[in-house]
Amino acid sequence: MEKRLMERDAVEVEIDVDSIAKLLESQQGEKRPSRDELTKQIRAFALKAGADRVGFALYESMDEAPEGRHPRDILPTGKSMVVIVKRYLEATVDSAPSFYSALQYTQLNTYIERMAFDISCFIEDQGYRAMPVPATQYGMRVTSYMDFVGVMSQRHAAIAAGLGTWGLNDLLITPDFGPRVRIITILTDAELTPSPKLDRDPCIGCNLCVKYCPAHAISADRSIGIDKGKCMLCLMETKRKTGGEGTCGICQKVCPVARDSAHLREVLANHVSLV
Ligand code: B12
Ligand code: SF4
Ligand code: SF4
Repeated sequence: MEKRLMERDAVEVEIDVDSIAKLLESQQGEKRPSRDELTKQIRAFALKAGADRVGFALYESMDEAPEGRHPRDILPTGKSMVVIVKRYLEATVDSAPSFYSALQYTQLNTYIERMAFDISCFIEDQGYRAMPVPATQYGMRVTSYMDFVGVMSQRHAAIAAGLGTWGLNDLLITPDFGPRVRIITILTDAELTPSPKLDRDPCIGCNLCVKYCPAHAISADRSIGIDKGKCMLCLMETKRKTGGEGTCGICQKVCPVARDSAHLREVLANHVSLV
């Protein structure tokens, strides 16, 4: 079979260039919308698809990324990023660390990746290319698991797209949901209108995340960031205890920047431990 195919490939045939050109032309589609109009359409589609907040940023905003971790390394022809945040459910975060909060980690990753796929199809339907960046570790291209670097930083992308700032807990802190969000980015060759950067820092520097991190992985000194190895060990320990995916999430749970901090008011008033 293989031999026959090879023989056929070698046959000299005349290629119908005109038909191919016609077909390619027909694939160019209708007149494309303006940059602002397309940005508006993608936002509307994403919100309908389930996004809680949507932001846009240009590739250049990631120019300081380490080698191999730039959006260009994933979609070389791309120009813009569509960044989506999806919130965790308050009750589930408040139960962390638990089997249910671990389950939500898996559910949310599946959910945002499905959403990113749908949004990418929508962008393709408008005549452009699109490619989602994997939500989490299984997308890591690392030589050693302990490198802890994803294919591209979702948090840097979200900050560039005006969706929040770096919290002391090393997470994206959004004004509306605090760190209780997961992020997904879609890369596209469409030129989109970037969103303005957030002009204030929602992290109030209360140090609750430092105090309650069970691994003592978070430093009160912002310039230090977190000890990823310590955090990872804690995630593995939580996996063993809860029987779910390896998540801890206490730095999300104790942060008072949330849509509903009622539980925090209650615990603080009653001098009860947060975890
Ligand atoms: C690896 C990883 C981990 C590692 C390391 C965490 C970490 N802080 O980096 C471990 C396993 C410990 C971990 C734990 C958790 N994770 Co995690 N994790 C990731 C993953 C897959 C990659 C993160 C990464 O690349 N880090 C490396 C880089 C960015 O950090 P860095 O080494 O400090 O980088 C330096 C340089 O490399 C450089 N740099 C790197 N990229 C860029 C880009 C630009 C433009 C610039 C200027 C610089 C730059 O800047 C840094 C400072 O110099 C992301 C998904 C993703 N693809 O982004 C999720 C992600 C960060 N995790 C997430 C979450 C929620 C968690 C946990 C709560 C666990 C859980 N329940 O899910 C904990 C929280 C720990 C914490 N407080 O940070 C969410 C965060 C959501 C949010 N609100 O911010 C993400 C974004 C997943 C998602 N899709 O939503 N995680
Ligand atoms: S996930 Fe848990 S161990 Fe890791 S930094 Fe947050 S609180 Fe600490
Ligand atoms: S707990 Fe306090 S210090 Fe930590 S990230 Fe949230 S607001 Fe910032």
